[in-house]
Amino acid sequence: MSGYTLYWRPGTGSMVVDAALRLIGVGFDQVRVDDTSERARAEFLALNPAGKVPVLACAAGSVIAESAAILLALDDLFPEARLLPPRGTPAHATAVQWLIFMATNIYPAALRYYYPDRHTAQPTLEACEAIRNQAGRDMSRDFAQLAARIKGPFLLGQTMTITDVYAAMLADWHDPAKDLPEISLLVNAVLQEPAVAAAWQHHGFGA
Ligand SMILES: N[C@@H](CCC(=O)N[C@@H](CS)C(=O)NCC(=O)O)C(=O)O
Repeated sequence: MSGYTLYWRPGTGSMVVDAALRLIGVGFDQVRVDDTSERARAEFLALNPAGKVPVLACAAGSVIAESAAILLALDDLFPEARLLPPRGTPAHATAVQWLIFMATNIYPAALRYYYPDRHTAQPTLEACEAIRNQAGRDMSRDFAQLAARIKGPFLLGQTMTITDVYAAMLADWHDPAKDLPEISLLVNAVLQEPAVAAAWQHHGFGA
């Protein structure tokens, strides 16, 4: 047993944590969270009351949920892996800014897009379609803001950070994002990194 356990499910935001662990090169166990039995559900809810993946359990005892929080914690634990630029630099601030921007804007919009019924008290067809359409527009607006800041091929220029992998993951959920040349270039560039390509494939992205 390794020191880390990633709770994951294909096609979900656990992809970027999988990629981060592979980039770091630390061994980790994986628990696929798709057992819907009451017992399995209760066990997972004890780890993350929100019932969502990704969750990372560390042998030292901490259990971390929220994709961006997990990535920041991994960067703290393994600064030499350079998931993010060195702390205290302008590049670090920029990478964290856009990571949080995506986690708090684009990721929730993707959830509204794919699960509109969860975002209204009256999930009629019309209400769901309206939520979906607006979520699609929100994602397109937010990706355009991000694209305008990409130096190319990565956000910060020639050096990939985990923020780039996060952007590629979200772009895979929103086809119009891939029509933006900066995003398309970024996705291609992150997939040149074998660790990212392995996590991408393992999670069934790009299908
Ligand atoms: N804010 C969370 C969102 C996590 C999330 O919504 N995960 C989805 C998969 S992409 C999930 O596990 N959903 C299960 C559910 O809602 O029951 C994060 O950044 O980690």
